[in-house]
Amino acid sequence: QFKFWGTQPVPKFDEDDTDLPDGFIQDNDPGKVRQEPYPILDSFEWVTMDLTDDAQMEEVYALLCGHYVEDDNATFRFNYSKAFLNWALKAPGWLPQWHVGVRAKASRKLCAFISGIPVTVRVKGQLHRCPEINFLCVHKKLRSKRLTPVLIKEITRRCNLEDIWTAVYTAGIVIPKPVTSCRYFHRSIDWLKLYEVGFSPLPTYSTKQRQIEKYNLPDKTATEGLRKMEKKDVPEVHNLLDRYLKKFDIAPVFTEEEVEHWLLDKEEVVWSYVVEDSNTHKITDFFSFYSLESSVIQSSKHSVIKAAYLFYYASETAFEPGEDAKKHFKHRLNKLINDALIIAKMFKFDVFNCLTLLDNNLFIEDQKFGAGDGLLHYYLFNWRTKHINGGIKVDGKI
Ligand code: YNC
Ligand code: MG
Repeated sequence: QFKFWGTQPVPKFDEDDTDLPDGFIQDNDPGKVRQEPYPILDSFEWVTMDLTDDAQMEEVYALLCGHYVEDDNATFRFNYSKAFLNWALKAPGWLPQWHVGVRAKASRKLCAFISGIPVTVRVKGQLHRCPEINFLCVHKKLRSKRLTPVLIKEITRRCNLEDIWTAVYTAGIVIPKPVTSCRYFHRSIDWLKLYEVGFSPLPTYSTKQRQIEKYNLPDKTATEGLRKMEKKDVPEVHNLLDRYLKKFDIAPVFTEEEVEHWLLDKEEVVWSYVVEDSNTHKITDFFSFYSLESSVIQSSKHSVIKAAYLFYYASETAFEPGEDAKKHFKHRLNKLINDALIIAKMFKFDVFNCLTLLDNNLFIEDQKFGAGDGLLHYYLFNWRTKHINGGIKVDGKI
Protein backbone atom coordinates (compact mmCIF):
# COMPACT_ATOMS: atom_id res chain seq x y z
CA GLN A 1 0.00 0.00 0.00
CA PHE A 2 1.31 3.46 -1.05
CA LYS A 3 4.70 2.18 -2.16
CA PHE A 4 5.40 5.59 -3.63
CA TRP A 5 3.54 7.91 -1.29
CA GLY A 6 5.11 6.12 1.68
CA THR A 7 8.46 7.57 0.56
CA GLN A 8 7.23 11.15 0.18
CA PRO A 9 7.14 14.02 2.72
CA VAL A 10 3.41 13.76 3.39
CA PRO A 11 1.66 12.81 6.65
CA LYS A 12 0.93 9.13 7.22
CA PHE A 13 -2.60 7.93 7.93
CA ASP A 14 -1.75 6.32 11.26
CA GLU A 15 0.46 9.12 12.49
CA ASP A 16 -0.79 11.08 15.47
CA ASP A 17 0.08 14.66 14.58
CA THR A 18 -2.23 16.39 17.01
CA ASP A 19 0.58 17.73 19.20
CA LEU A 20 3.03 18.67 16.46
CA PRO A 21 3.30 22.31 15.38
CA ASP A 22 2.65 23.27 11.76
CA GLY A 23 5.77 23.02 9.63
CA PHE A 24 7.85 21.23 7.01
CA ILE A 25 7.82 17.44 7.15
CA GLN A 26 11.25 17.15 5.59
CA ASP A 27 14.35 19.35 5.72
CA ASN A 28 15.03 21.19 2.52
CA ASP A 29 18.53 21.54 1.15
CA PRO A 30 18.89 23.50 -2.10
CA GLY A 31 22.41 22.05 -2.43
CA LYS A 32 21.04 18.53 -2.68
CA VAL A 33 18.55 19.09 -5.49
CA ARG A 34 19.20 16.73 -8.38
CA GLN A 35 20.42 18.76 -11.37
CA GLU A 36 19.41 16.40 -14.18
CA PRO A 37 15.92 15.04 -14.94
CA TYR A 38 14.89 11.69 -13.46
CA PRO A 39 15.45 8.65 -15.67
CA ILE A 40 12.39 7.58 -17.58
CA LEU A 41 11.33 4.45 -19.52
CA ASP A 42 13.67 3.85 -22.48
CA SER A 43 11.40 4.74 -25.37
CA PHE A 44 10.16 7.99 -23.76
CA GLU A 45 11.60 11.44 -23.13
CA TRP A 46 10.86 14.54 -21.07
CA VAL A 47 9.63 17.66 -22.81
CA THR A 48 8.70 21.11 -21.57
CA MET A 49 5.47 21.99 -23.30
CA ASP A 50 5.43 25.49 -24.78
CA LEU A 51 1.81 26.47 -24.21
CA THR A 52 2.22 29.76 -26.03
CA ASP A 53 2.39 27.55 -29.14
CA ASP A 54 -1.12 26.67 -30.20
CA ALA A 55 -0.04 23.33 -31.68
CA GLN A 56 1.42 22.21 -28.34
CA MET A 57 -1.63 23.46 -26.44
CA GLU A 58 -3.71 21.38 -28.84
CA GLU A 59 -1.66 18.28 -27.92
CA VAL A 60 -2.26 18.84 -24.19
CA TYR A 61 -5.94 19.42 -24.90
CA ALA A 62 -6.18 16.19 -26.92
CA LEU A 63 -4.40 14.10 -24.27
CA LEU A 64 -6.73 15.37 -21.53
CA CYS A 65 -9.81 15.09 -23.73
CA GLY A 66 -9.18 11.38 -24.30
CA HIS A 67 -7.57 10.33 -21.04
CA TYR A 68 -8.34 12.68 -18.15
CA VAL A 69 -10.67 12.20 -15.16
CA GLU A 70 -13.77 10.00 -15.56
CA ASP A 71 -16.50 9.19 -13.06
CA ASP A 72 -16.52 5.78 -11.36
CA ASN A 73 -18.78 4.21 -14.00
CA ALA A 74 -16.81 5.62 -16.96
CA THR A 75 -19.96 7.39 -18.22
CA PHE A 76 -18.53 10.93 -18.27
CA ARG A 77 -15.08 12.42 -18.79
CA PHE A 78 -13.99 16.02 -18.13
CA ASN A 79 -13.46 17.87 -21.39
CA TYR A 80 -11.47 21.00 -20.54
CA SER A 81 -11.62 23.39 -23.50
CA LYS A 82 -8.47 24.93 -24.94
CA ALA A 83 -9.66 28.35 -23.80
CA PHE A 84 -10.02 26.94 -20.28
CA LEU A 85 -6.53 25.42 -20.35
CA ASN A 86 -5.09 28.72 -21.54
CA TRP A 87 -6.69 30.35 -18.54
CA ALA A 88 -5.84 27.67 -15.97
CA LEU A 89 -2.26 26.95 -17.08
CA LYS A 90 -1.08 30.49 -17.77
CA ALA A 91 -1.94 32.24 -14.51
CA PRO A 92 0.18 35.25 -13.50
CA GLY A 93 3.78 34.21 -12.90
CA TRP A 94 3.50 30.88 -14.74
CA LEU A 95 6.72 29.06 -15.53
CA PRO A 96 7.16 27.09 -18.76
CA GLN A 97 9.22 24.40 -17.02
CA TRP A 98 6.23 23.52 -14.82
CA HIS A 99 4.32 22.32 -17.89
CA VAL A 100 5.92 18.89 -18.02
CA GLY A 101 5.24 16.43 -20.82
CA VAL A 102 6.40 12.94 -21.75
CA ARG A 103 6.71 12.02 -25.42
CA ALA A 104 7.22 8.66 -27.12
CA LYS A 105 10.65 8.96 -28.76
CA ALA A 106 9.67 7.25 -31.99
CA SER A 107 6.26 8.78 -32.72
CA ARG A 108 6.76 12.09 -30.82
CA LYS A 109 3.29 11.52 -29.41
CA LEU A 110 2.46 13.24 -26.09
CA CYS A 111 1.74 10.41 -23.64
CA ALA A 112 1.70 12.05 -20.22
CA PHE A 113 1.46 15.46 -18.62
CA ILE A 114 1.67 17.17 -15.23
CA SER A 115 1.53 20.89 -14.48
CA GLY A 116 2.09 23.46 -11.77
CA ILE A 117 1.12 27.11 -11.59
CA PRO A 118 2.25 29.52 -8.87
CA VAL A 119 -0.36 30.32 -6.26
CA THR A 120 -0.37 31.79 -2.77
CA VAL A 121 -2.27 29.77 -0.23
CA ARG A 122 -2.75 30.58 3.42
CA VAL A 123 -2.84 27.62 5.77
CA LYS A 124 -3.99 28.95 9.11
CA GLY A 125 -1.54 31.84 9.64
CA GLN A 126 1.13 30.66 7.24
CA LEU A 127 1.48 31.88 3.66
CA HIS A 128 2.86 29.52 1.02
CA ARG A 129 3.97 30.78 -2.36
CA CYS A 130 3.98 27.41 -4.04
CA PRO A 131 2.72 25.49 -7.06
CA GLU A 132 -0.75 24.13 -7.41
CA ILE A 133 -0.23 20.81 -9.17
CA ASN A 134 -2.97 19.81 -11.62
CA PHE A 135 -3.77 18.02 -14.88
CA LEU A 136 -1.73 14.93 -14.06
CA CYS A 137 -2.59 12.56 -16.88
CA VAL A 138 -1.15 9.32 -18.30
CA HIS A 139 -2.36 7.88 -21.61
CA LYS A 140 -4.66 4.90 -21.04
CA LYS A 141 -2.22 2.53 -22.77
CA LEU A 142 0.54 3.49 -20.33
CA ARG A 143 -1.39 3.01 -17.13
CA SER A 144 -0.13 1.00 -14.14
CA LYS A 145 3.50 1.26 -15.21
CA ARG A 146 4.51 3.49 -12.30
CA LEU A 147 4.99 6.49 -14.56
CA THR A 148 3.07 8.70 -12.12
CA PRO A 149 5.71 8.60 -9.35
CA VAL A 150 8.33 9.66 -11.90
CA LEU A 151 6.17 12.56 -13.11
CA ILE A 152 5.63 13.70 -9.52
CA LYS A 153 9.31 13.43 -8.64
CA GLU A 154 10.29 15.35 -11.77
CA ILE A 155 7.91 18.24 -11.13
CA THR A 156 9.01 18.27 -7.47
CA ARG A 157 12.59 18.60 -8.67
CA ARG A 158 11.65 21.49 -10.95
CA CYS A 159 9.94 23.25 -8.01
CA ASN A 160 12.89 22.62 -5.70
CA LEU A 161 15.15 24.23 -8.34
CA GLU A 162 13.09 27.40 -7.73
CA ASP A 163 13.70 26.99 -3.98
CA ILE A 164 10.08 25.95 -3.46
CA TRP A 165 9.45 23.06 -1.05
CA THR A 166 5.69 22.83 -0.54
CA ALA A 167 2.77 22.36 -2.94
CA VAL A 168 -1.02 22.13 -2.98
CA TYR A 169 -3.13 19.74 -5.04
CA THR A 170 -6.54 18.10 -5.08
CA ALA A 171 -7.60 14.64 -6.18
CA GLY A 172 -10.70 12.49 -6.24
CA ILE A 173 -8.74 9.57 -4.77
CA VAL A 174 -7.54 9.11 -1.22
CA ILE A 175 -3.78 9.06 -0.71
CA PRO A 176 -1.80 10.06 2.39
CA LYS A 177 -3.24 12.35 3.68
CA PRO A 178 -6.01 14.84 2.96
CA VAL A 179 -5.84 18.11 4.88
CA THR A 180 -9.56 18.55 4.20
CA SER A 181 -12.24 16.95 2.01
CA CYS A 182 -15.33 18.19 0.20
CA ARG A 183 -18.33 16.58 -1.46
CA TYR A 184 -19.64 17.63 -4.86
CA PHE A 185 -23.23 18.85 -5.07
CA HIS A 186 -25.22 19.25 -8.28
CA ARG A 187 -28.16 21.50 -9.09
CA SER A 188 -30.07 20.36 -12.17
CA ILE A 189 -30.89 23.06 -14.70
CA ASP A 190 -31.99 20.86 -17.62
CA TRP A 191 -33.23 17.92 -15.55
CA LEU A 192 -34.58 15.95 -18.54
CA LYS A 193 -31.25 15.99 -20.34
CA LEU A 194 -29.41 14.96 -17.17
CA TYR A 195 -31.88 12.11 -16.80
CA GLU A 196 -31.47 11.04 -20.43
CA VAL A 197 -27.68 10.82 -20.16
CA GLY A 198 -27.91 8.81 -16.95
CA PHE A 199 -26.61 11.56 -14.65
CA SER A 200 -29.82 12.13 -12.69
CA PRO A 201 -32.11 9.30 -11.58
CA LEU A 202 -35.89 9.52 -11.56
CA PRO A 203 -36.87 9.10 -7.89
CA THR A 204 -39.49 6.38 -7.45
CA TYR A 205 -41.86 8.80 -5.71
CA SER A 206 -41.73 11.34 -8.56
CA THR A 207 -42.53 11.72 -12.26
CA LYS A 208 -40.53 13.29 -15.09
CA GLN A 209 -42.94 16.22 -15.22
CA ARG A 210 -42.64 16.85 -11.48
CA GLN A 211 -38.85 16.70 -11.65
CA ILE A 212 -38.78 19.22 -14.51
CA GLU A 213 -41.06 21.55 -12.55
CA LYS A 214 -39.01 21.18 -9.39
CA TYR A 215 -35.96 22.66 -11.10
CA ASN A 216 -37.75 25.39 -13.00
CA LEU A 217 -36.15 28.84 -12.66
CA PRO A 218 -37.37 32.41 -13.28
CA ASP A 219 -36.33 34.10 -16.52
CA LYS A 220 -34.93 37.21 -14.82
CA THR A 221 -32.47 37.74 -11.99
CA ALA A 222 -33.79 39.31 -8.76
CA THR A 223 -30.89 41.18 -7.14
CA GLU A 224 -31.08 44.92 -7.64
CA GLY A 225 -27.86 46.36 -9.11
CA LEU A 226 -26.55 43.02 -10.45
CA ARG A 227 -24.36 43.42 -13.52
CA LYS A 228 -21.39 41.83 -15.25
CA MET A 229 -18.04 42.45 -13.57
CA GLU A 230 -15.89 44.97 -15.45
CA LYS A 231 -12.21 45.72 -15.36
CA LYS A 232 -12.79 48.81 -13.19
CA ASP A 233 -14.30 46.55 -10.48
CA VAL A 234 -11.09 44.58 -9.97
CA PRO A 235 -9.74 46.57 -6.96
CA GLU A 236 -13.09 46.46 -5.12
CA VAL A 237 -13.70 42.80 -5.85
CA HIS A 238 -10.13 42.06 -4.73
CA ASN A 239 -10.78 43.80 -1.40
CA LEU A 240 -14.12 42.15 -0.85
CA LEU A 241 -12.80 38.67 -1.62
CA ASP A 242 -9.68 39.18 0.46
CA ARG A 243 -11.75 40.08 3.53
CA TYR A 244 -14.15 37.20 2.97
CA LEU A 245 -11.50 34.50 2.53
CA LYS A 246 -9.84 35.49 5.83
CA LYS A 247 -12.47 33.57 7.76
CA PHE A 248 -11.28 30.20 6.40
CA ASP A 249 -8.35 28.13 7.72
CA ILE A 250 -7.19 27.28 4.22
CA ALA A 251 -7.73 29.67 1.31
CA PRO A 252 -5.91 31.27 -1.56
CA VAL A 253 -4.58 34.81 -1.30
CA PHE A 254 -4.84 36.78 -4.54
CA THR A 255 -3.07 39.83 -5.86
CA GLU A 256 -5.08 42.33 -7.86
CA GLU A 257 -3.49 40.95 -11.01
CA GLU A 258 -4.65 37.45 -10.04
CA VAL A 259 -8.19 38.65 -9.36
CA GLU A 260 -8.23 40.13 -12.82
CA HIS A 261 -6.91 36.91 -14.33
CA TRP A 262 -9.18 34.50 -12.44
CA LEU A 263 -12.37 36.54 -12.22
CA LEU A 264 -12.71 39.01 -15.04
CA ASP A 265 -15.17 37.60 -17.56
CA LYS A 266 -13.53 35.39 -20.17
CA GLU A 267 -15.81 34.27 -22.93
CA GLU A 268 -16.88 30.62 -22.60
CA VAL A 269 -14.54 30.20 -19.60
CA VAL A 270 -15.50 32.29 -16.57
CA TRP A 271 -18.55 34.42 -15.74
CA SER A 272 -18.46 37.05 -12.98
CA TYR A 273 -21.17 39.36 -11.72
CA VAL A 274 -21.06 42.16 -9.18
CA VAL A 275 -23.77 44.02 -7.27
CA GLU A 276 -23.32 47.78 -7.35
CA ASP A 277 -25.18 49.75 -4.67
CA SER A 278 -27.31 52.36 -6.44
CA ASN A 279 -26.62 55.05 -3.80
CA THR A 280 -22.97 54.61 -2.89
CA HIS A 281 -21.87 52.91 -6.15
CA LYS A 282 -19.84 50.54 -4.01
CA ILE A 283 -19.58 46.85 -4.93
CA THR A 284 -21.38 44.99 -2.15
CA ASP A 285 -21.36 41.45 -3.56
CA PHE A 286 -19.99 39.34 -6.38
CA PHE A 287 -20.13 35.75 -7.60
CA SER A 288 -18.44 33.81 -10.36
CA PHE A 289 -18.63 30.44 -12.03
CA TYR A 290 -16.64 28.68 -14.73
CA SER A 291 -17.57 26.35 -17.53
CA LEU A 292 -16.33 22.77 -17.75
CA GLU A 293 -18.02 20.36 -20.13
CA SER A 294 -18.04 16.62 -19.66
CA SER A 295 -18.07 14.22 -22.60
CA VAL A 296 -20.83 11.69 -22.39
CA ILE A 297 -18.95 8.49 -23.20
CA GLN A 298 -21.93 6.42 -24.33
CA SER A 299 -25.22 8.05 -25.24
CA SER A 300 -26.98 8.19 -28.54
CA LYS A 301 -28.87 11.36 -27.69
CA HIS A 302 -26.31 13.75 -26.17
CA SER A 303 -22.52 14.02 -26.48
CA VAL A 304 -21.72 16.63 -23.82
CA ILE A 305 -23.01 17.94 -20.51
CA LYS A 306 -22.47 21.67 -20.06
CA ALA A 307 -21.63 22.18 -16.40
CA ALA A 308 -21.13 25.47 -14.55
CA TYR A 309 -18.95 25.28 -11.43
CA LEU A 310 -19.43 27.81 -8.68
CA PHE A 311 -16.12 29.64 -8.20
CA TYR A 312 -15.53 32.53 -5.76
CA TYR A 313 -18.06 34.90 -4.24
CA ALA A 314 -18.35 37.40 -1.38
CA SER A 315 -21.13 39.47 0.10
CA GLU A 316 -21.09 42.34 2.56
CA THR A 317 -24.48 44.04 2.51
CA ALA A 318 -25.53 46.03 5.55
CA PHE A 319 -28.18 44.58 7.85
CA GLU A 320 -30.84 46.36 9.85
CA PRO A 321 -30.15 47.06 13.55
CA GLY A 322 -31.40 44.08 15.51
CA GLU A 323 -31.38 41.82 12.44
CA ASP A 324 -29.51 38.54 12.87
CA ALA A 325 -26.27 38.90 10.88
CA LYS A 326 -26.03 35.21 10.02
CA LYS A 327 -29.64 35.05 8.84
CA HIS A 328 -29.15 38.17 6.77
CA PHE A 329 -26.07 36.70 5.10
CA LYS A 330 -27.81 33.39 4.44
CA HIS A 331 -30.77 35.12 2.85
CA ARG A 332 -28.56 37.35 0.71
CA LEU A 333 -26.37 34.45 -0.41
CA ASN A 334 -29.42 32.42 -1.43
CA LYS A 335 -30.63 35.30 -3.55
CA LEU A 336 -27.23 35.66 -5.22
CA ILE A 337 -26.85 31.96 -5.94
CA ASN A 338 -30.38 31.79 -7.29
CA ASP A 339 -29.39 34.58 -9.69
CA ALA A 340 -26.24 32.63 -10.62
CA LEU A 341 -28.50 29.67 -11.48
CA ILE A 342 -30.72 31.90 -13.61
CA ILE A 343 -27.72 33.28 -15.50
CA ALA A 344 -26.30 29.78 -15.98
CA LYS A 345 -29.64 28.77 -17.45
CA MET A 346 -29.56 31.78 -19.82
CA PHE A 347 -26.16 30.56 -21.03
CA LYS A 348 -27.58 27.06 -21.63
CA PHE A 349 -25.80 25.18 -18.86
CA ASP A 350 -27.33 21.80 -17.99
CA VAL A 351 -26.16 21.62 -14.39
CA PHE A 352 -24.62 23.87 -11.73
CA ASN A 353 -22.05 22.28 -9.44
CA CYS A 354 -20.48 23.26 -6.16
CA LEU A 355 -18.41 21.75 -3.37
CA THR A 356 -19.02 21.77 0.38
CA LEU A 357 -16.64 24.67 0.98
CA LEU A 358 -16.83 28.42 1.69
CA ASP A 359 -20.38 29.13 2.98
CA ASN A 360 -22.02 26.78 0.47
CA ASN A 361 -23.83 24.86 3.22
CA LEU A 362 -26.02 27.96 3.65
CA PHE A 363 -27.68 27.51 0.25
CA ILE A 364 -27.15 23.92 -0.86
CA GLU A 365 -30.50 22.68 0.40
CA ASP A 366 -32.61 25.76 -0.33
CA GLN A 367 -31.29 26.01 -3.88
CA LYS A 368 -32.08 22.31 -4.53
CA PHE A 369 -28.56 21.02 -4.91
CA GLY A 370 -28.32 17.25 -4.53
CA ALA A 371 -25.35 15.31 -3.12
CA GLY A 372 -23.11 13.72 -5.74
CA ASP A 373 -20.97 10.59 -5.43
CA GLY A 374 -17.74 12.47 -5.91
CA LEU A 375 -15.44 13.77 -3.22
CA LEU A 376 -12.57 16.16 -3.69
CA HIS A 377 -9.66 15.78 -1.30
CA TYR A 378 -7.22 18.64 -0.65
CA TYR A 379 -3.54 17.92 -0.09
CA LEU A 380 -0.41 19.74 1.04
CA PHE A 381 3.04 18.44 0.07
CA ASN A 382 5.73 18.70 2.74
CA TRP A 383 3.60 20.66 5.20
CA ARG A 384 2.21 19.32 8.43
CA THR A 385 -0.93 20.83 9.89
CA LYS A 386 -3.88 19.49 11.82
CA HIS A 387 -6.82 18.30 9.72
CA ILE A 388 -9.12 21.16 8.73
CA ASN A 389 -12.83 20.57 9.13
CA GLY A 390 -14.85 22.31 6.47
CA GLY A 391 -17.50 22.53 9.15
CA ILE A 392 -19.87 21.64 6.39
CA LYS A 393 -21.95 18.58 6.95
CA VAL A 394 -25.09 18.01 4.94
CA ASP A 395 -27.12 14.94 5.90
CA GLY A 396 -24.18 13.75 7.95
CA LYS A 397 -22.01 13.43 4.85
CA ILE A 398 -18.88 15.41 4.18
C1 YNC B 1 -3.26 11.13 -8.14
N1 YNC B 1 -4.37 11.59 -8.72
O1 YNC B 1 -1.43 6.15 -5.49
P1 YNC B 1 1.25 4.48 -4.48
S1 YNC B 1 -5.53 14.91 -9.85
C2 YNC B 1 -1.42 11.50 -6.78
N2 YNC B 1 -2.53 11.95 -7.39
O2 YNC B 1 1.21 5.43 -5.81
P2 YNC B 1 0.93 4.60 -11.93
C3 YNC B 1 -1.67 9.40 -7.62
N3 YNC B 1 -0.96 10.24 -6.86
O3 YNC B 1 -0.17 4.34 -4.04
P3 YNC B 1 -1.57 5.11 -13.25
C4 YNC B 1 -2.83 9.79 -8.30
N4 YNC B 1 -3.33 8.73 -8.97
O4 YNC B 1 1.85 3.18 -4.91
C5 YNC B 1 -2.50 7.72 -8.71
N5 YNC B 1 -1.51 8.10 -7.91
O5 YNC B 1 2.05 5.20 -3.47
C6 YNC B 1 -0.42 7.29 -7.37
N6 YNC B 1 -6.05 9.07 -14.75
O6 YNC B 1 1.31 5.13 -10.46
C7 YNC B 1 -0.90 5.97 -6.81
N7 YNC B 1 -5.67 12.57 -13.07
O7 YNC B 1 1.61 5.45 -12.93
C8 YNC B 1 0.34 5.12 -6.86
O8 YNC B 1 -0.65 4.86 -11.95
C9 YNC B 1 1.00 5.58 -8.14
O9 YNC B 1 -0.89 4.57 -14.48
C10 YNC B 1 0.70 4.64 -9.32
O10 YNC B 1 -1.60 6.70 -13.40
C11 YNC B 1 -2.33 7.51 -12.49
O11 YNC B 1 -3.94 16.28 -11.30
C12 YNC B 1 -3.03 8.63 -13.27
O12 YNC B 1 -7.26 11.08 -12.60
C13 YNC B 1 -3.87 9.42 -12.28
O13 YNC B 1 -4.28 9.71 -16.01
C14 YNC B 1 -1.97 9.54 -13.89
O14 YNC B 1 -4.72 7.04 -13.82
C15 YNC B 1 -3.87 8.00 -14.38
O15 YNC B 1 -2.92 4.63 -12.93
C16 YNC B 1 -4.74 9.01 -15.12
O16 YNC B 1 1.22 3.15 -12.05
C17 YNC B 1 -7.03 9.98 -15.32
O17 YNC B 1 0.46 6.88 -8.43
C18 YNC B 1 -6.72 11.42 -14.92
C19 YNC B 1 -6.59 11.65 -13.43
C20 YNC B 1 -5.39 12.98 -11.73
C21 YNC B 1 -6.06 14.29 -11.42
C22 YNC B 1 -4.18 15.93 -10.18
C23 YNC B 1 -3.34 16.33 -9.01
C24 YNC B 1 -2.08 15.50 -9.01
C25 YNC B 1 -1.21 15.71 -7.78
C26 YNC B 1 0.06 14.87 -7.83
C27 YNC B 1 0.91 15.01 -6.58
C28 YNC B 1 1.68 16.30 -6.57
C29 YNC B 1 2.61 16.36 -5.36
C30 YNC B 1 3.34 17.73 -5.25
C31 YNC B 1 4.49 17.87 -6.27
C32 YNC B 1 5.23 19.23 -6.17
C33 YNC B 1 5.99 19.28 -4.87
C34 YNC B 1 6.79 20.55 -4.67
C35 YNC B 1 7.45 21.35 -4.22
MG1 MG C 1 1.91 4.37 -15.46
